[in-house]
Amino acid sequence: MLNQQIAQIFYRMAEFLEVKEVEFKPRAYEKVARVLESMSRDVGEIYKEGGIRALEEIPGVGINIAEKIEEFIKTGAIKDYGKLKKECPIDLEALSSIEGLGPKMIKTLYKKLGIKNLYDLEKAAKAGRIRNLFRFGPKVEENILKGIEFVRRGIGRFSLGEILPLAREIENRFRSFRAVDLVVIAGSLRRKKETIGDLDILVASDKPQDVMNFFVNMPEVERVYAKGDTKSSALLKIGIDADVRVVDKKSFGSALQYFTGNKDHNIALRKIAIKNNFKLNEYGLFLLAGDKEKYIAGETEKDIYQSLGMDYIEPELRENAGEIEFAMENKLPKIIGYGDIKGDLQMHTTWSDGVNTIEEMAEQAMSMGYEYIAITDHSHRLKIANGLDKKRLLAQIEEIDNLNDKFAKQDKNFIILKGAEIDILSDGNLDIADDVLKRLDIVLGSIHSGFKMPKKEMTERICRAMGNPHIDIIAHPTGRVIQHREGYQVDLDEIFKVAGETKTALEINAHSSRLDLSDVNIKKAVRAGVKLIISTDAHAKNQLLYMELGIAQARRGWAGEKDILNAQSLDKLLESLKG
Ligand code: DGT
Ligand code: CA
Ligand code: CA
Ligand code: ZN
Repeated sequence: MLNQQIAQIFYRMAEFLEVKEVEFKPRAYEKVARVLESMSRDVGEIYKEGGIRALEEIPGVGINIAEKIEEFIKTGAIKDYGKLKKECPIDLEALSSIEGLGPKMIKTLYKKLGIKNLYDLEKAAKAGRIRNLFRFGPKVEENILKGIEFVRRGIGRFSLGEILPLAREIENRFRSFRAVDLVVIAGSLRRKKETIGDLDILVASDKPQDVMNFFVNMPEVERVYAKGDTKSSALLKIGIDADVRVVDKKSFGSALQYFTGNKDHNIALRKIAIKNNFKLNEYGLFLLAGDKEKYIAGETEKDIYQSLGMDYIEPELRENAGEIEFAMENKLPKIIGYGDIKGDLQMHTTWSDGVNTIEEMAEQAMSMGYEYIAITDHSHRLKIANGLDKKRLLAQIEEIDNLNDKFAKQDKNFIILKGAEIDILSDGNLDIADDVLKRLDIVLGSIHSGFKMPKKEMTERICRAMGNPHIDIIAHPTGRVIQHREGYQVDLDEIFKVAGETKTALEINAHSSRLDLSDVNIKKAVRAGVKLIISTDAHAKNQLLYMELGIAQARRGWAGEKDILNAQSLDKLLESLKG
């Protein structure tokens, strides 16, 4: 948590310094930010153990930056950042959220056209004033307009991966308080939607005032908007709002159902209730008889769904996307469980751009109860990621063989599969020859360049790669980055069809910034009978924990254990792969 927060500030500081035209410093902050993001140890912990000296041991960190990290650990803020932000006339945060707009371009836009914020930017783009700038052009202008629209849609929302750890901390804090009987964070967070608008915290207690006093004094709370007996709301330090509602135990299930939503699901349920002479609200399910009403259910959600004549519906499915009809006919599929995954099939190590060794990744995976992992470092085309060429790939295969021997001698029931994440070139060919791919257990193909290709070409490019007998999986199939970049143009129906024909699996990339395939696309893929894997794309061992986010998306996409190859034992997995 701390690492990510500080990294974000350092990225911002680098941008401000860049715009201020300070030399060297921006690169230094950026570099440290990248290190912090991928470090597996928490800087707070490092500091606690070894003080500022230990911070200086982190690559790229000098005394100056170490002091800033210390300042953040102690005070939760960095004064210099606030100063830079105040001094800068430009709303950098908003402008740099537009895909393709870097600090250099933002500086030009300010100098030449006086653009300070998204509003100025949109106005200038619509008036066609950006295309005439040196190094811009009509294509850039068009992309800026698209980018603005994309960012507008996500404004004020937070990614699930960013919020989940904080939400759990808050939940545990409530749970530890004596006046709290039950607590669940409901809303979109419980449905595990990829982005979260605000937190809806539900508490059962017979001392609501104590609970509210406890809430408004939490260290996470920045500002209280309203404080009442049963409902309070506040802004949290991280920037997200939180609503807290306290109810009786007798109504906890109905309140949980109501505040989990989504709204359309609730409305559809209420219609069914009315049709059956019931009343359904956050206080319970009541049978209407004349002018009287009788409490039927409310303590648990299960009681409510059952009393309405349907099966229990998992929160991840509650989007009014057919789940109610299926539940009425006892036809809901059994979706994959959070404990069903047996191994992770995409990760990077120190061989390319990861921060942990193969053995460290394996140890972490074993501690998570996995039976296997695949090491899938980048291929050499991806130079910025220190990708592997043929020679290094063969050397890596040898290291993995040795590790597997060692594990076997130690009776560890665990296998490291030899793999790679191979770049799909713009013509659909791969940047590693077939005779090397043949020696790998598992090969992922992915797009890391040429995102702006027209739909037809992009689809052909990926289909061509799926035609290669060694490509087992297409990784992050649409290339989207949550709240930052829309995926590339691709005909997914065609991809699903060819995936089926070529026995290629598609990835649900569990990395918190990707979640690609998305929930909606997973649902389509499952319906098309496409095999899927869920993998984390971890670049550090603690990122293997992103698996939960990928499973959540798979559940939202109605995927069952049978649809997910790495929910199978090793034998079955290898059988299902192409080679
Ligand atoms: P978010 O916060 O935008 O990520 O999405 P939610 O789903 O958490 O929505 P939120 O926080 O506005 O409301 C929490 C839940 O409360 C929502 O999922 C369903 C329920 N709810 C809110 N407004 C209404 C409404 O007008 N009618 C009904 N039936 N339920 C509502
Ligand atoms: Ca919410
Ligand atoms: Ca809310
Ligand atoms: Zn990488």
